[in-house]
Amino acid sequence: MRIGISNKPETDMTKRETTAADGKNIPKEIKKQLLHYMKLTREIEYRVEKVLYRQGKIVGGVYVGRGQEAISVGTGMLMRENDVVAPTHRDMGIFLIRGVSPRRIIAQYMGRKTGVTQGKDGNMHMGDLKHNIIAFVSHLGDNVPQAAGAALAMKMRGEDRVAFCYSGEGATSRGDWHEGINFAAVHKLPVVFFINNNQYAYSTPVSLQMPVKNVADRAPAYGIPGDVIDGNDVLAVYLSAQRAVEWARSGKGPYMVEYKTFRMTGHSAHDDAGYVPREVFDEWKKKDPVERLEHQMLGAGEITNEELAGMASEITGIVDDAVDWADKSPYPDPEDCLKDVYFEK
Ligand SMILES: Cc1ncc(C[n+]2csc(CCOP(=O)(O)OP(=O)(O)O)c2C)c(N)n1
Repeated sequence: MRIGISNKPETDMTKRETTAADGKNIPKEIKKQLLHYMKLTREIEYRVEKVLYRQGKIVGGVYVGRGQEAISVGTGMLMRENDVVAPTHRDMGIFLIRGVSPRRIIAQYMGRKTGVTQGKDGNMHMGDLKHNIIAFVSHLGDNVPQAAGAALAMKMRGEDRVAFCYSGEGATSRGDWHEGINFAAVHKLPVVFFINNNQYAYSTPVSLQMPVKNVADRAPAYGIPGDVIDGNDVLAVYLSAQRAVEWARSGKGPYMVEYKTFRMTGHSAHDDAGYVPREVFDEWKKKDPVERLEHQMLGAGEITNEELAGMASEITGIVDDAVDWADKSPYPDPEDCLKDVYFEK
């Protein structure tokens, strides 16, 4: 006997294609900001992964989002100041957009007292509640119920706020991920779930991670919309995030968007990604999100080569200053190691 599944959704859950052509209407100033944040992200991560790590100046691991900068930047630009965000270890753009300074970020990686966690943790496991950023919990999937919880509080208080939640496709195999999404969907909470599907979870390819083609294919099973978008096209990312955030902000409940992308490096700085065929990197290199936006803007006369050169040198200056400042910063005092770890009245 076949058991029928009612797939008559209450909401419109059609998969949408957003193309660069749709991006034409995005104002030039927004595109410049998108480019700025993607380039700043890339430069900070380059310095951390390829320079400071190799100089032995980094305390702990280094996880970067090279090649997938468009996702945190394109979605993060939609955040309002009072929105809450639960990023992952590949979402540097979120920190920059939220206003965490490159100085504090580099100091974080270098384990200094002036870093975001004041030297208590290294790398991207950082949060700053002054900026409404929930620190990433190492256990994959855990930030999903956290974001759902934040969204529940917002709804109960009648606040006009949205929670932004990020995960990789690997995290979607965890029970916590499903529980968090189900809870948010049942209670129609104001939360957007942005998934970076970068094809590998450490060395596990997506084909061994899930039996369905898209993470977002699962969204209708929770009764929420799910879109699949080119994550290397920042304009498509921006427009899709706009749709998702408007949906959540207007009280319709959660929205999921899956961004197809690729991690153009190893899982972390110690990993040479030898398990990824060379041709795959070559293929994705052609879709580089930063170069893509530069070409689009140059082609549309929205930016000049001189402006691009100016932006590049400004960014180099920002990161030089951040590295210099962090390098001169002190290490934490041992007696402060338990300070701010537990809640104190
Ligand atoms: C519950 C759990 N299992 C395993 C790990 C070890 N681990 C850290 S990152 C990672 C891969 C993550 O893949 P994905 O969620 O796709 O994110 P990506 O790193 O590709 O952005 C693994 C297996 C972990 N942190 N938590």
